[in-house]
Amino acid sequence: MPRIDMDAYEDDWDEDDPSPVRRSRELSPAARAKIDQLDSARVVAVDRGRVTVLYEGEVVEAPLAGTMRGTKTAVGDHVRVRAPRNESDVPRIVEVLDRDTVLTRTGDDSQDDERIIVANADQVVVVLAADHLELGARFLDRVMVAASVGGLDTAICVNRCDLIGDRSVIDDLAERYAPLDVRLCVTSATEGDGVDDLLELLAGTWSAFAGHSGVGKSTLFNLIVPEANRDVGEVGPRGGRHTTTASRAMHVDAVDAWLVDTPGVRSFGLGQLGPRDLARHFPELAALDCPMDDCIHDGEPGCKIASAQIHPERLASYRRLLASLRGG
Ligand SMILES: Nc1nc2c(ncn2[C@@H]2O[C@H](COP(=O)(O)OP(=O)(O)OP(=O)(O)O)[C@@H](O)[C@H]2O)c(=O)[nH]1
Ligand SMILES: [Mg+2]
Ligand SMILES: [Zn+2]
Repeated sequence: MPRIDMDAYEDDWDEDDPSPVRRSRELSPAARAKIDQLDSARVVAVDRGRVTVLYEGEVVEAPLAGTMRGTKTAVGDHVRVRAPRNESDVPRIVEVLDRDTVLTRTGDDSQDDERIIVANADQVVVVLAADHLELGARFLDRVMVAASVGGLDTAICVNRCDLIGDRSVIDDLAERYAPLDVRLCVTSATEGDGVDDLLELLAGTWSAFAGHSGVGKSTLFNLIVPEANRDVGEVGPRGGRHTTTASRAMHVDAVDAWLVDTPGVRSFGLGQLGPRDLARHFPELAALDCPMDDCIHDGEPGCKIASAQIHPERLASYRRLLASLRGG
């Protein structure tokens, strides 16, 4: 259901009308038609409750109207806005439209505190540090599950490639994900390597970066959106310092794309998902024809897991996630 500011349309309600429509606070066709005529805008930044939208070609702040306060809106949301009433007024968000796709995470696998990373994006680009690839791949497998749940694609950007002498680790990773149609590019943000490949991967899309702190998301962002001027951080002995604190979408003029720089995350929880739902978001397992419809491929009689075309590391990932979602 779209989230709507009802108070803005109270004048459409007949106070004496006891109809169930009124009680369930659904919109009358007249009120609905009125909202449908309003301008639409797209949320490009959310920073501690301050919402910025792209409205009539300009990036402007747009507070949530009236009873919309408390509504969750995220970068990428399509919203309807009430136009400014005078020169000093600002557009106000009166409705957050239903999302086509949504990437969410929870604090950890046992929580269900869903946080929206991006709405209505075509793909999430998981940025991995070449010098910590195995750790990155575990994170990537989690994001791939969340992206599959939310209906968006996943792509990979292996950054910091100047820091490794032997590139075979990247080749191995590419081989692991190629059968899953996950596109991959290799960059060094500090050397400026691979930027064209990253641009090609973004071309014409709405994409969001995701990754641990310190992998170089904002450094890459500044390279491809020079006016962005995002702060970039130091990497300490225990990784990044969580330099970026709020998400921001900007247009990538070179390839007519939109890209969202996001804060680095420590953990990418999948608490919104039950253990029984996990296999369906591993394409290699979803393809299996096990005798039980909801087989979780964990020792059930007749399970076809042995015939699965799955990389051993991906299977290990599945088993780790399954155990974690079961509270193990
Ligand atoms: N050697 C090397 N250093 C890089 C590269 N990309 C980024 N860095 C450095 O890594 C540090 C962290 O970069 P950021 O761009 O702030 O990382 P981030 O992913 O945005 O981190 P958060 O905002 O904390 O999530 C900075 O000191 C960058 O200069 C790279 O390709 N090679
Ligand atoms: Mg950053
Ligand atoms: Zn099975």
